[in-house]
Amino acid sequence: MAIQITVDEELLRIFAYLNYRVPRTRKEIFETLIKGLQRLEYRGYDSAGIAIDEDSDKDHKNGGRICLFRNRGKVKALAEELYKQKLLDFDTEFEMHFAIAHTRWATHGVPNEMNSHPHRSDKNNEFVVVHNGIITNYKDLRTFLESKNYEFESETDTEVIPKLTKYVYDNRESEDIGFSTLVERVVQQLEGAFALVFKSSRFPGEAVATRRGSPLLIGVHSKYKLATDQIPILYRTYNNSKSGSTTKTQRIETENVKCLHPIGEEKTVEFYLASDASAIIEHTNRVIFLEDDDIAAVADGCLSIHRVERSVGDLASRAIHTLQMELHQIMKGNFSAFMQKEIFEQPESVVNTLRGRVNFETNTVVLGGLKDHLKEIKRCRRLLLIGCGTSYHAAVATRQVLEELTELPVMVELASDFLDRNTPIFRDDVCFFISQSGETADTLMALRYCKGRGALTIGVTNTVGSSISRETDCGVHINAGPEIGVASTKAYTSQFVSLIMFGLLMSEDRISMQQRRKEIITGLQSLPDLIKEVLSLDEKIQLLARELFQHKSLLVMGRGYHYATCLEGALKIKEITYMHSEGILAGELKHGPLALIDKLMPVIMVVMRDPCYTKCQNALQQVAARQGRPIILCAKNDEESMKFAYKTIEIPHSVDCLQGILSVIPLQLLSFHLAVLRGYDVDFPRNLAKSVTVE
Ligand code: G6Q
Repeated sequence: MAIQITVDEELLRIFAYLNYRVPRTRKEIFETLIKGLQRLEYRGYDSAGIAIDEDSDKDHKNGGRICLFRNRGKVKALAEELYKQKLLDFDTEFEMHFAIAHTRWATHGVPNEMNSHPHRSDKNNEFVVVHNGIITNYKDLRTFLESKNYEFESETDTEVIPKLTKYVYDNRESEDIGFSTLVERVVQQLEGAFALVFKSSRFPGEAVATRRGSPLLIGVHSKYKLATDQIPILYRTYNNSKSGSTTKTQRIETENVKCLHPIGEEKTVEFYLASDASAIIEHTNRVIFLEDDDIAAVADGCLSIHRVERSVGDLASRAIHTLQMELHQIMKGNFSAFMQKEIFEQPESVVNTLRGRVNFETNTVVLGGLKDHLKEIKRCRRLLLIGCGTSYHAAVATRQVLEELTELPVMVELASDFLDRNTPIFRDDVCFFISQSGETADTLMALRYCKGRGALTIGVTNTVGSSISRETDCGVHINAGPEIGVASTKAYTSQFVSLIMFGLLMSEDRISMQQRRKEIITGLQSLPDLIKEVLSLDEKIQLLARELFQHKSLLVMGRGYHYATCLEGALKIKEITYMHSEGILAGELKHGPLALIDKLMPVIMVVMRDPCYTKCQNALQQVAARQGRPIILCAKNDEESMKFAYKTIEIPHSVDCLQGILSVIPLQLLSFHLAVLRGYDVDFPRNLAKSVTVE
């Protein structure tokens, strides 16, 4: 019978918690796990699960049994399940305990209990694993394990991991194999992208985690000072020595294993492992970003990091970073949704993007992340801006001004199409990878494609330690603060501003550009106040939403600097209101879209006082002539345009190439209000996830 395998796409979110000599009741452990998962919920999920210890025998002499709780549905459903179970006593206290948890967003195959994680090796839960990613050779592994009489209970690729772990353990050469060594052996058999956390009743109180192509962080908290700020990496070497008839591979364990632990007799410490810093920040701001093929192990309250081979240039240690993100930045504040909070944060987030980079007195721009590569960048022959979704729109929005300021050809590319075409890339190309999450698979694959062809790669991301930020040669952090709402808003305007700053930097020594640069820099300085002014239109836009929310479609038209505004506005509308919406280049109107226009079709037209004003006027008249009833987004007191308008939204004037930062905001607000009126979950729109880390 053919088994329908549900390949668990890379949309798991991992959270794990280990307390060592810090007494915690089972109830406190549950609460920590649930809250950790809830911090990750913005990434989209449809099932959740945890694995904890069943007993609290402090020494775990009999290898404490592991309990699994798994539930389809929201994290809330899992919490209800945990609190109503009678099996385990909430007041049981654990001096030492390790728990793993996860949320899953299935991309195919129904979400159900058996497909949820953690997955297990056997009925006794000897080995349990949570996995973020895709095991591409799962079929061979599953066939092999079934030939060894392993019985699978799920349709996922993930389940091969705990079962392979048990197989390797049961067939180990030496009795005293370590947990991290065991995992290392298992991971060497896996192909694909993953982040993994292992728990086992064979290794009570121990945690092992590893990653390849999927983010994983470790937070550390102790009331004592930590022994070091750098965790040495323990490279293992193998000695193949002939003994008797077989070749023995003997592992040379690194002498006096150095690890991270608190100084002080009691060595009390807590570790938090997660896919994303937002699940850790309320417990500690001291985090380690694991790199691909790191194997992190916690035993007896000590964290060590192991790697199999040391290649030239490999670092000797992993730094403990101090996260700047504050918890309040994660919380919604007094807004009804993260998205709404983030729309209203834009006056501040734009300031944060500019902070320390634009000198408004000397009209100079410094982008510290690029300084080591500036000479090479200035020698390039072409710029490519690559991204997906909203990040791609930020590229479209700044293409024209980058062409103007750099006088270079500027290509803007949707990462997936760029890869489909096998686009020619040259060593003198400079390629930008724009990504809020820094984990989008298509964009990451495009980065690797360009890097492999010798281009210089620049990351424009919002997430410290993300794969794109680490794998690009250099980059600009947009400093927009954590963006939780799935629909990207403040990241768009901060990406926009970051790319503008790059254009200003590139034209710093062009005499002919100084006037234009000064105009733009002055425009940047006044942006925050102008954004506040646009935000004050919120009520008016809410009224407009009341007129529109029952429609099935909503067209958005514009051109020049506002073509991106239309694409972005239409994306916001479709992704959170589920209405059909389309961004249309006004210049294309008579090539087809005009056929859509009649008095029933809602259409928004962006008409700004910029080089395209007359052409936009022309489009506006064409729409009006077909009984269209355009809602126009225009400059203040633009009587000429208002003559043809059904409704008008007047916004303040900025420099032409910056105006798109203002014109997108009414569309962000409109999409928010439409979604609320239609009764949808603004922050977690159906079928979508915040970070699409599958191709
Ligand atoms: C837009 C969505 C989505 C997002 C892309 C790219 O509102 O959030 O289109 O922009 O998935 O995500 P990254 O910017 O994280 O690469």
